[in-house]
Formats: sequence, structure tokens, C-alpha cells
Amino acid sequence: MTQPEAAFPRVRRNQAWMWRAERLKYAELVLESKDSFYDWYIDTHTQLHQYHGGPAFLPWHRQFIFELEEDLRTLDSSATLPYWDWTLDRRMAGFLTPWTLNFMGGNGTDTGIFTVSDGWLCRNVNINETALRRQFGAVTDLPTGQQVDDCLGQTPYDRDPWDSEAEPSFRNYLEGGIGPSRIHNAVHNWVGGNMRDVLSSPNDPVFFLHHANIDRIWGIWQDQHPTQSYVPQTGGPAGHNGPDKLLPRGKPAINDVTDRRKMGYVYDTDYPTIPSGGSGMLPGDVLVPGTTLYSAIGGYQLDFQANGQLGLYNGNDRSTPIWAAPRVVNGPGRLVLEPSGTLDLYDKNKVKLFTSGTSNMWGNRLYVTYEGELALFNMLEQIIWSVP
Ligand SMILES: [Cu+2]
Repeated sequence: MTQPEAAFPRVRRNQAWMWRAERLKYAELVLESKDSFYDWYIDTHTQLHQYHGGPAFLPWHRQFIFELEEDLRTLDSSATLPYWDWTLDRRMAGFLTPWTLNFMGGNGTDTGIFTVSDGWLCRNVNINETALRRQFGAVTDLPTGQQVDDCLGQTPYDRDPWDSEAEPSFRNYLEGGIGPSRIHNAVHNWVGGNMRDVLSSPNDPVFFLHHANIDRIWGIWQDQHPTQSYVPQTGGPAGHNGPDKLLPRGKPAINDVTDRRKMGYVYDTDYPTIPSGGSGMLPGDVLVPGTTLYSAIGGYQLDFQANGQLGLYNGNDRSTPIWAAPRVVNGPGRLVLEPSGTLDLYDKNKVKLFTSGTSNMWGNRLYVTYEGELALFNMLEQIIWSVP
């Protein structure tokens, strides 16, 4: 059976919706990278302080975390960076936070997988071999969703004097030079410990989850403001103009990394621009007509036909569906798996044709099982809804 190739093999997902095994796999992969390339990122970030407090802050960090993702993919070709949406669960612990022992570890010193005894030695100026430190919430709160929305309303991208005083400036508002919430800086300070020393902060592996989220927010802003491009192109500080090449490699140029889709990755929140299909739907996924989900074995398939009709079939018998959603009247719409856990089918007029009615069960996933069911699995991998 042929399964459709995803147009974007690299989808960066919200860590909150990753299953236990996926969280552990990512944490162990990062721990493994400590033996080879990881420390290069700590040292490079520490040295290149000129990319903070200026327009290149966002493109430089985009390329920086992209390179780590590329390196991780040499160890596991399916790896992508998770992102930490800190507005989602602003507590210090809980299953939607990254602070679980099978993932980023907890508060304080030396917890979880990233401990000295497991080989996670922090590098500070001239001093190696210190334990990872955190002190949650000691100096500030995490940003709220409203504060991020306020940030997304800021234009232009940046302006003179192109530094931490620039205003109005989306970049400076997001980075944390201005605005009531100091978004990017506040998250570093909230985590505390190693993250609070911004230059050596990649010592804490949550750095990359935080910066993936900052990068995601930049991407959303770019999509919302298509006429606002990267500035300055000339006349800005050295290294911060669009054609300038990014250090330390001297490539690519800033203008080469302003389009994440051209770089070949997207975030799960970038839907519905991703043609979906394949084996299942994850929280936030949107399926467009003309795509099919397949069971891993057994030959069952969920067809979302081009006319918007949704049906579950035994692949050997396409004449009669095992189960079918209510008939589409107004034309094809979308199938949406809401992060809050509901599967909803819409028609072209956004009229809801069908719902699983499973809201407030955050993180459900949809699969076609090998027994021929369409089933929603909760985060404990239990079936909580199925048809027929
Ligand atoms: Cu940085």
C-alpha cells in the first residue's frame, strides 16, 4: 500500500502533546548529543552575543536551532525540535509542561535525565562540570496568551536605532527590550538558573524548546503581516542587514532564513497549509479533502474524499463504508482535530456536520486501528472514542 508523502517531513510539535515515549526519546537523543556536537552550541551562543538586542536576533536563532535539529537528525532521522508554548500551562509542574522527569526534568538542580551522573555537565566561562540549575518563577511570571497576541500586533519588524530601545518593533517586543511582559527574556528569567545567564543558556536543553516557540511566533507574525519584511536591508548595525551572512559559519545570509517553509520545516500550528495524510492526526491537525489515513496494518483507511465526504473503508472493499459521517451538502470543508480533544467535520460554510463530542480531553490523537475502527486515543494511549 502506498502512503502519501508528507509535503513537510519536518513538523515541529508542541511538547505538551507528545506521548511519553516520544518525550523520553527526544530527551535521550539530546543527552546522547552531549557526547558529540551539543557543547558546540553552548560555546557558539556564548561567543556570539552580538546577535542579541538587534534585528538579527530572530533569524540568527532560527538558523542556530535549525542546525541543532539537523545535527540531531544525523542521530535519528525522524527527530524534530519540540516547542514549549509557555502560555498553555503556566504552572511549575503538570503533564502539559516540559518539567516531567522523562523529558526536561524538574525544578532545582540535577533532576530527571539531564544530571551530572548521566553526563550532563554544564559549561560556564572557564568552568565545566557543574550541574544543571533551575529556579522556577523566582523573578517573573511566564507570558500569557494575551501578551503574545499583543506582541503579534506590533509592526514594523524592527526600526532604528535597531537595539533594545527600538520602538515600535515586533522584534524588540518579542525579544523583551520593550513591552510589559518582556516575552523572550521573561521566559529565560522564569526558568532561572542556567537559563537566566542568557549567553550560556543553551546549557539547559529547554533553551531549544523555548527558542522554537519564539521562532514559531515570528512565523505566525510573518503570516499575519505579509507586507512587513525583514528590515534593515542596509544601514543597520554590522551583521544585522538582510544580505549579511550569519556567523559563525558565514552562511547562510539573513535573507535566506526568513521563510521557514523554504527551509523545509513548519510548526503544527501552521495548519491548514500542510497537506495532511498518512497514519494519523495529532492535536491541532487539519485534514483537507483528498487525503487518506491508513491503518498501520490491516488495510483499513479513512478517506476524506475530494467532495468532502468522510468514510471508513476496508481497503479491499471500497463499495460500502464501514462507517460514514453525515452527508455533505454545501461542499467540501475540513476535518479538524482540536487540541482540546474533539474531532470535528465541517462543510464549506463552516457548518459542523459531525463531532466526536470529546472536548476537554487535551492531546487526543486519531488513528485508524488494525481492527478497522476510527479511534481517538488519549495521552495515556487509551481509546476514549471510536466508530463504528
Ligand atoms: Cu540567544
